[in-house]
Amino acid sequence: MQQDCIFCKIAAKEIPVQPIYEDEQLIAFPDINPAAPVHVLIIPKKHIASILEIEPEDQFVMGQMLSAIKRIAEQAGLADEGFRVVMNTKENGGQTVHHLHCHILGGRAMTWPPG
Ligand code: IU
Repeated sequence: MQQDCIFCKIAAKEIPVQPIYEDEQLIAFPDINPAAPVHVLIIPKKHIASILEIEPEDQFVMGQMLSAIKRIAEQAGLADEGFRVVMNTKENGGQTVHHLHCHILGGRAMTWPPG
């Protein structure tokens, strides 16, 4: 756990959220500032600052994250129409919380390219 990391505090239950999915390694919860009708964040409980800090021992949990995204999207009713998964990374990617997270966005048509 990294001091002053808000997502570490969510993972440690120091900040309460309504979990949409949880297992030993991952937790998913609604984004506080939704950008779509469905906007869920999924994070590893371990502090990994971004994609750039993924280590070889994190490969399993990153695979589990993709499987969890599939389940969350299906349970949220997004499988028919589709959805978008986003991992913003560092400044140019628009990352504001420096604890790796996937955005799962759905419930409306997304545009491309992103802003
Ligand atoms: P970003 O990819 O780092 O820009 O996304 C961070 C997201 O975390 C953003 O969509 C925020 O609304 C969201 N968030 C949150 O859900 N709860 C919080 O306490 C904080 C940020 I701080």
